[in-house]
Formats: sequence, C-alpha cells, structure tokens
Amino acid sequence: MKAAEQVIGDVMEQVRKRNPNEPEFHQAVLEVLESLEPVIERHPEFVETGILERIVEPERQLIFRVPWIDDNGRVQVNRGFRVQFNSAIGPYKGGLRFHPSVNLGIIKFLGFEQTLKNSLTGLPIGGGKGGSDFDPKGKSDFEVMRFCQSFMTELYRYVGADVDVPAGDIGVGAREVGYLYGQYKRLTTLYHGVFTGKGLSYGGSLGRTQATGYGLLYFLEEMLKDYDQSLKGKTAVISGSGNVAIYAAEKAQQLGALVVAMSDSNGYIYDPDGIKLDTIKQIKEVERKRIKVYREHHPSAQYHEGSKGIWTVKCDLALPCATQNEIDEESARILVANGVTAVGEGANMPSTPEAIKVFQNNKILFTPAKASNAGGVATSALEMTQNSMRLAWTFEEVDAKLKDIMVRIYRQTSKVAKEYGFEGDLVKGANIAGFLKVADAMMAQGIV
Ligand code: NDP
Ligand code: 2IT
Repeated sequence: MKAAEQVIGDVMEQVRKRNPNEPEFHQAVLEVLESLEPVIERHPEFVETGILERIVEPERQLIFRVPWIDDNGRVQVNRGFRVQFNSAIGPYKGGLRFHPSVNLGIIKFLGFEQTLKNSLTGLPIGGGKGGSDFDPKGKSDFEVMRFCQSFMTELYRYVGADVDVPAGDIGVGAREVGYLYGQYKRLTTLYHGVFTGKGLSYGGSLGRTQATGYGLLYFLEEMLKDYDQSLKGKTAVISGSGNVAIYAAEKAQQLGALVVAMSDSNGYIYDPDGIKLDTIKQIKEVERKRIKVYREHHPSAQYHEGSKGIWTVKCDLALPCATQNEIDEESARILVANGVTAVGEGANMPSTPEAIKVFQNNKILFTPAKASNAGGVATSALEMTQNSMRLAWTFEEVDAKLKDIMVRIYRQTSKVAKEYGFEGDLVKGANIAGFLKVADAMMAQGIV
C-alpha cells in the first residue's frame, strides 16, 4: 500500500489538474490534506474506499445565467453558482456570496470549508455554498430585488428545507434573503425553512444576526481560559465592518476588550478611545456608506486609505472578519512585531498559509476559521430546528445554545489535536475532527 504522504500527494495533484485556475480551492484543500497524514496512517480503510478522492470532489456544481434589468432599463447579465459539496451528514447548508470577485474556485473553496465546519458544529448539516459576481454596492433596492428574483427563479429547483438551505455571506444580508425567500415562496407555494438568516417576522431566529461574531468571541474566551487569560483589558483590531465584524466587535466590547480599529475594502479607521459601534451600525447597516464617514461623527479618529494597513495597528488581539487571504506574511510579521498574542479568524480563510506559519512559529494563539466562525452556521441550524418545530426560541435560549456549541467546538478541536500529537495546534485539530465525522458517514453510506 502507498504511504500516507504519497496518497495525499496524489490526491492533491489530481485536485490541481482537475480544477485549474482555482488557487483558493487548492489552498483550502491543501491545508486540510496536509493535516490528515496521521489519520490516513490509522485508517487504511479510508484509502481503500477513496474517501479523500471523493471528499475533494463536489457532489454537484450548478452554474447559471442571471439576467435582470437595471434602473435605466438596460439588460444586465451575471453568473450564478451553487456548489452542493457534501451531503454525508445532512442537507447541503451554506451561504450565498454576492461580490464581483466571485468565481467557481472561490465558491468551491468556501463549500469545502463549509463541509468540515458544519461537521464541527455537531449538528446534522452537510456543506454547500453559492453566490454570484453581482455587486450590490451602488445598486438601488429595486435593482437588488430584481437581481434576487432572477437568481432565485433558477435556483429554486435545486434547494429545499431538506435538500439545500442557503443563507447569507458577503453581500447577502437581511434585505437579500428577504427578496430571495419571497421569490422562492412565490414559485413553489411552500412556506418552509429553505433559507436561514430570515427576518424575525417570517421565521428567522433571534440571535442569528449576532451569531458568527458572538460565536468567535465565545470560542476565543474559552481558548484564553486554557492559557489563564481573558479578554478583559485587551486591545483588539477587527477587519471588515459587515455582519461578522460588527457583532465580533460588540461581544468583544461586552467582554471588556477595547476595539480600536475596523475597516472596509477602501480603508480603515483608528479610534484609540474605542470604536463607537452605534456609529458603525448606522453607517453600515442603515446608510450603506463607506467607513470613512465615521470621522464626520468622531473627528478625533483617524482614517487611512487601503484596507491592509489595519494590521499595522498595535493590538493584543487581531480578528480578521472581512475576506480570504487578507492577512499575508508581511502583515503577520508586523502583527507579531507589535506584540499580538492571539489571532481569531472570523472570515473564511483570512490568513494565507505563510501568515499562519508566522503565527505558529511565534507561538501566537491561533483559531482557524472553520472552528471559530462556525457559530453562524450553527445558529442557522438552530433556525432550521425552530422552523421544523413551528416554534421560536428567545434570544437568551439561542445565545446559550450558541455559547455551548462554541465551547464544545473548542474543546473537541483541542482534544483531537492532542490525540494526534499536535497539542495546541487548532488548525490540525479542526481539520482532523471535522474530517473524521464526514468520513465516518461516507464510509457507512457506501461508495456514493
Ligand atoms: P458583509 O458583506 O456583511 O461584510 C463584509 C465586510 O468585509 C465589509 O466590511 C467589506 O467591505 C469587507 N470586504 C469584503 N470583501 C473584501 C475584500 N475583497 N477586501 C477587503 N475587504 C472586503 O459579509 P460578512 O460579514 O457576512 O462576511 C465576512 C466574512 O465572514 C466572509 O469571509 C464570510 O465568508 C465570513 N463568514 C460569514 C458568516 C455569516 O454568517 N455572515 C459566517 C461565517 C463566516 P466593503 O463593504 O468595502 O466591501
Ligand atoms: O461561512 C459561513 O459559515 C456562512 N456564511 C454562514 C452559512 C449559513 O448557512 O449560515
């Protein structure tokens, strides 16, 4: 039989060959496969049944035309995607991203990550992801609505409460989910939980809006306890100013940290007295303006052009909550030189492999996205549960369940890392723990 290293190398080569020009997908797969060597050594049956070859190949990939008419009466055409990656442990589950950078490789990296993340939640949800290269920025509400209706007019055939349940991601929030859900209902006449992140008046769950950001901080809090530390008095820098970043900042503040910088894709603000979140919410959630506007409300804050510069701000905690590969090796080195003690990933794959090496070589506490940002999708699964039960839990009930899930993910991730000889390495722990459950379910279900 081939050695584990050889098996992994061969699968990776096949992934590169079969999926050319998809660097983000290669990056996500490589990081996971590299963690699995000791697993493959212990489980030759995974090799015999082609688990690795199967887990890197999406079950189904949909690409479709999304035509819509803009406010000037002109026809616009975007591309829609839904990648149904793995349904071994439950219906496909994962968000939709609307951003001009979206392409198949990005959706596949997100779908692959989602499969292992959803496994870590301990809940019965498989992995999927979708989206479009549509840019909601600068579009009117009616344009966004027409786009969403056209997108759903194609996608509705492939989703369903027990089939595939989309949600939000970059560029898809409450407004978009509402329009998408409305069109789904109109086309199918079904009123069921086909989306999560729905509005509270039509089946959404209390706590879902806050879940990813809050969950990240619950995870960090639990990790810091293991090192006799807490969030109290720590200075935090949080990239992004969208859904994840805002509620990460809110919980960080509640737990006693001082958040001094936040960003958007144009630049970052630095407010040494602490970011005023009410202002950020007003600018981002209500007015949909640029973060630069913050200075008009708080003239003592600084604004700097360029989003990368945020990592030059001195901090104890760095929480990347914007997008993939936003912390490169150079930024990681600057953070370390400035005394960062922990890095908590809120976005998906925000640190490059080189950046992760810098953190690990310098003994910085590091929480990988698929474990520490799993609170969003976990709470989506709680929304699905409430929809099935025709019940609505209180905010406190949902929040307590979320906290419990994040604590359990941290405990399991760190336990599995130790069991496999990588004590303290949560990257390895999350990859192995997430993989094992999916692999086990795939083994049980035969070669499908
Ligand atoms: P939002 O659209 O609400 O916010 C995204 C934020 O990141 C904005 O501030 C945006 O700035 C910034 N951003 C987006 N793309 C880029 C880019 N290419 N360069 C620099 N900044 C960028 O999205 P979310 O907060 O929902 O998502 C943020 C991250 O968290 C993503 O990686 C997502 O996959 C991940 N995530 C989201 C979950 C959720 O429940 N929403 C759950 C788990 C992970 P601008 O406005 O200028 O574009
Ligand atoms: O990356 C993610 O986990 C999300 N965007 C949330 C997915 C979901 O189905 O709630």
